Amino acid sequence: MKKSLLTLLPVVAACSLSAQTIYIDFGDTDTTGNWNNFSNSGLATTYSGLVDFNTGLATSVSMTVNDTFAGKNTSGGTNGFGVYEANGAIDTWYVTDTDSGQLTFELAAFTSYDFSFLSARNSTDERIAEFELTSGASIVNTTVSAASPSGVVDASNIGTISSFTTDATGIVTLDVTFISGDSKFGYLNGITITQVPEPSTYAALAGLLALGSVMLRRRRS
Ligand SMILES: [Ca+2]
Ligand SMILES: [Ca+2]
Repeated sequence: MKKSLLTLLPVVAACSLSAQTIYIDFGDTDTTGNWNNFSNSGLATTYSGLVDFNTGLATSVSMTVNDTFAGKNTSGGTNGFGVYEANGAIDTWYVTDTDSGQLTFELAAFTSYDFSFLSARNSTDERIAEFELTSGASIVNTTVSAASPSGVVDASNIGTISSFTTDATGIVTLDVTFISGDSKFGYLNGITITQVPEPSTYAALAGLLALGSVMLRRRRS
C-alpha cells in the first residue's frame, strides 16, 4: 500500500506543476514576489515569458498590448484584497469613452483558465468597465464598477470569468472598454490567469486521498 502511494506522488506533483498561475500588476508600483509588473500603458509591444506565480519560472505565456491604454495613474485602492496586494491595487492602466485597450495572451491550446480582473479607483462614483475575452468563436465578458470609496477595495472591484477555454491557437484577446459612469474612465489594476487543472489531476488527487485514508484506517485498527 505504501509503495503504491509513493509511486502516485510524482504523478500528482507533475500535474500540479503544469497548472500555470499568471499574476499581472499594471502601473508603476511593483508587486513583489512572482508577479509580472507592467508599467508602460502607452507602448504597443509583446512581453514574453511571463513568470508563474507558484514556481517563479518563466512560462511560454506572452502578453501583447495591441491597443494601448489611454493612460495610467496612481489613484487606485489603498488596500490589498484577495490575491491582489496593496501595490497592485494602488495603480492602474485606464481607458476612456473614446480610447479603449486591448491585450492578447498566448496560452495553451484547448485549455481552460480562470480569469480575474481588478478594477478600482479611489472614488465614490460608478465607473464601469467591461472585460471581454475572445478565443476563436468563444466570447465571454464581465463588467466591474471601479468605485472604491476612500480607496477601500472589496469584492465588488473584482470581475471573474471562470473556465474560459482557448481554441486551437491558444490565443485569448482581452478588450477593456468604458461602459458607463459620470466620469468616463475604466480601470485595469491587475489580472490573474489560472489554468484549470485537468480532470486527470482531480482523479489522481482523489486516488491519493483515498489511499491516504485507507492507510490511516489500517494504522488505527
Ligand atoms: Ca502596481
Ligand atoms: Ca487605445
